[in-house]
Amino acid sequence: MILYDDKGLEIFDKITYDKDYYLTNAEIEVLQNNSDELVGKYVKDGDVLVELGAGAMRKTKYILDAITKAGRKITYYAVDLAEASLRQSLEPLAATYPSIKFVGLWGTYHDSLSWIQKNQHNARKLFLWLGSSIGNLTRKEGADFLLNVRNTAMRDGDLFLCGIDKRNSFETVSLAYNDRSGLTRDFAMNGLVNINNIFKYTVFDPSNFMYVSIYNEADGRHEAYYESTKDQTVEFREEKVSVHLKKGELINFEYSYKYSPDEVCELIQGAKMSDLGKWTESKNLYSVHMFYR
Ligand code: AVI
Repeated sequence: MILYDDKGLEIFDKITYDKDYYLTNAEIEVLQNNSDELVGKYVKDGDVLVELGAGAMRKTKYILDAITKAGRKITYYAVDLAEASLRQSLEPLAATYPSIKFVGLWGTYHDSLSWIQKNQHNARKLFLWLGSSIGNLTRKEGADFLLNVRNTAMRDGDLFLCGIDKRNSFETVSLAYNDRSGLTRDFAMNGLVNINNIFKYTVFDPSNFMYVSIYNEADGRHEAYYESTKDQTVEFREEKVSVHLKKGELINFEYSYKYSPDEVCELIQGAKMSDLGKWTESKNLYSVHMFYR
């Protein structure tokens, strides 16, 4: 994915601390306030937790704290594509949380789910998919993804915890993706630099593009684009492909879907799962949902 090279991950990490990008702080508030209840109700000794796209595990900390407080003995699998950040995040945890066994699964979701299915078939599992990662898939892709996890790696009774952003006001969403510090713009523009790194020559001259953020309220999705600031030709030399762009032409590079309560219901139905309820934070901007098979 062009956005998440090392530099992109570094900028994205800064975005998650930014006040205008409310999603991460909202999710942290939910987990900070509700992890004791979540663990009390849904985590038993011997359970297996599987976090998809674990990253820096900043949010998971609250669940791990609650597990330790409740004295539960579990195994925690962190799935991530970035080996270095997986090692870096996992290494210090064993000493902090002695009742939890930590295992890193470095690889794609697909490979990790097959591995879990083979090696942890009989354990009761709780999957974690936080950070509104579902938002970067279309609604159909999101439901299909959950259905695939359900079919390949879950047994009846297994749980799925999912962080989902709400259809918030136009102003709130627009500011989140066009923050006052310009972090999201830098994150987006780094994607063009990364394309040049991948192709090992200049495909896109970033100075000929600008970042455009549009919240499409009707469809409940934020749309991120590169706008060509002049008539230009972009060349993929080795592929012998030239693309002519007109001034003002838009190239979409990201969608961030937001969910109404009805859309969450459709998601659960599409995934053939059931709903166990949700937790929300004080501003009612973001929810963490518990589904089960
Ligand atoms: C990772 N993902 C959920 C973020 C989002 O909100 O769509 C990525 C992001 N793009 C711009 N800001 C954050």
